[in-house]
Amino acid sequence: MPLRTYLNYKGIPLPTEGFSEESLSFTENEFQMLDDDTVVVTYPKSGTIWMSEILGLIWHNGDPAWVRSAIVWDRMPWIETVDGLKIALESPPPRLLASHLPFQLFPKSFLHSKAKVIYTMRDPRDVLISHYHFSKILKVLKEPGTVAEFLETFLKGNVIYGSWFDHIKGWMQMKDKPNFFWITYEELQQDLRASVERICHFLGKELNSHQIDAVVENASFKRMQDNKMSNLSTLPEEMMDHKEGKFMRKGICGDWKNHLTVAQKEHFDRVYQENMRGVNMTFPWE
Ligand code: PPS
Repeated sequence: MPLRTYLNYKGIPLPTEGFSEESLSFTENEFQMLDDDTVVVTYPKSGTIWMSEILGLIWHNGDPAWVRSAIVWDRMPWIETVDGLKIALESPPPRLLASHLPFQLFPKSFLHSKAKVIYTMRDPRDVLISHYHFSKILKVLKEPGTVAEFLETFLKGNVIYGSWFDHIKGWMQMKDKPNFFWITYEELQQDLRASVERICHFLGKELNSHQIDAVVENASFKRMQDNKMSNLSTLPEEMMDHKEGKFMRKGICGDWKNHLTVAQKEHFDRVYQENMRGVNMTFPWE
């Protein structure tokens, strides 16, 4: 049975299982980002696997064979995990990589490279609810308690990868750089086709209309729900309680409305306003 305990790497809580201070330090200080690397970066539960699927499909011109035959963390290794780092180091360029790291712990070499980062954000209230449910089934995460309790844990940043606010503010320092692209889960939901076109444009990858259709179709919630290489159903029972819930849970915007009381929403909004003061950007959930 995995332990539901966290290590603390430079103030950021991470599961003890699958992570080590040594490999986190290597990723931060020694990992070499290559100019032709593309990295999917997110705060957890913001659409990481969705974006990974989209990129995997774009990479192969809409052909789903690869995303249906290779498990997502082999296709796009998580550079901060012990196993993911090893796979990333062995992968031939051009590499597709993934990370949840906050900006300050991301490989330093990124700042001197042309590696591309695609940063996906999501309404933090939906992130909270998605994380809450995921904490009940993924056995390396601490038990969330009640929604009210988890709301406080989340707002204080006492969750894996730390504070949502710090993650956003850290990465938004990059927002005007040519090798940085940001998009929201809400935009993907609203118009996946237009989002795929924008991503292709950023990557300098030209797909024809049929290929874009194929990306959109194969990255739908339904298709991904049925793709065992992406839906986490292959995780062993000792890691994930498949009877209690699914990784591909609802895949909608605004599910927080089914979980937070009016008072909890107002409390969330107050903390949001305090933390996002000075961020001169507008997001679809505001
Ligand atoms: S993780 O564990 O941090 O990697 O999770 P992450 O992939 O970032 O986010 C999981 C949520 O993304 C939803 N999801 C999707 N929504 C819409 N369409 C597609 N294709 C899709 N794929 C994944 C997934 O259902 C999780 O959200 P919730 O709200 O829990 O359903």
